[in-house]
Amino acid sequence: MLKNRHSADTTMRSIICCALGLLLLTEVHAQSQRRPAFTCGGNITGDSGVIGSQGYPGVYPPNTKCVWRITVPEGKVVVLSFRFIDLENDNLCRYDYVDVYNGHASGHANGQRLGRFCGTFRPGALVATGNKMLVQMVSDANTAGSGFLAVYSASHPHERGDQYCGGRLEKPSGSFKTPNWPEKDYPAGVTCSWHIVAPRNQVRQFAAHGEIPR
Ligand SMILES: [Ca+2]
Repeated sequence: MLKNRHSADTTMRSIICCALGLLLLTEVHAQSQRRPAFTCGGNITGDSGVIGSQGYPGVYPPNTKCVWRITVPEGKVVVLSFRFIDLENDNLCRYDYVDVYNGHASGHANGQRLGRFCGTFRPGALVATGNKMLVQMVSDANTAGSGFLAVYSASHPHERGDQYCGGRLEKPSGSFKTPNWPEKDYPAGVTCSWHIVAPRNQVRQFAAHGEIPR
């Protein structure tokens, strides 16, 4: 009798176990179905999220122009961090590129471009001065890569400084500075990378002045 009950218990446990396993499998399958597909641009609102090139991590399609308009809550600033970038490489990013703009205006006339990126150069965090940022990716007919994956988040202006940092510098000469220079200390926890490109057959000359406090 005892033995039988034990056996019944075991059978019951097996059934429950099997049912749970099936449920889990169904859930995993449903989640994989629900995983957001990366589309060509869009209007994005919220406190934080992820944007990626069309079809990421697959190879992005040729001859496309995708625009993401990011808006975080009023009073906050947008911070964008590239986690991965793999676009056709070119010294001047002439073929495939990702442009990041402060605000929702783009183009030479109206937009304030925070940087243009291609290849596998991953810039530091890009910080807008307000709650809007525009990301535009352009591809040409040939040669492509996996594209990009970037995380955006809303931050208080004083937490990250009120300026962006980093980017690609293509002019024959010019200067750049750390966030808040020279009025205040640079903000903590910010990584800034500048990619300086000199015209072919010319050397890059770099002079820095200032101090690294502490
Ligand atoms: Ca290309």
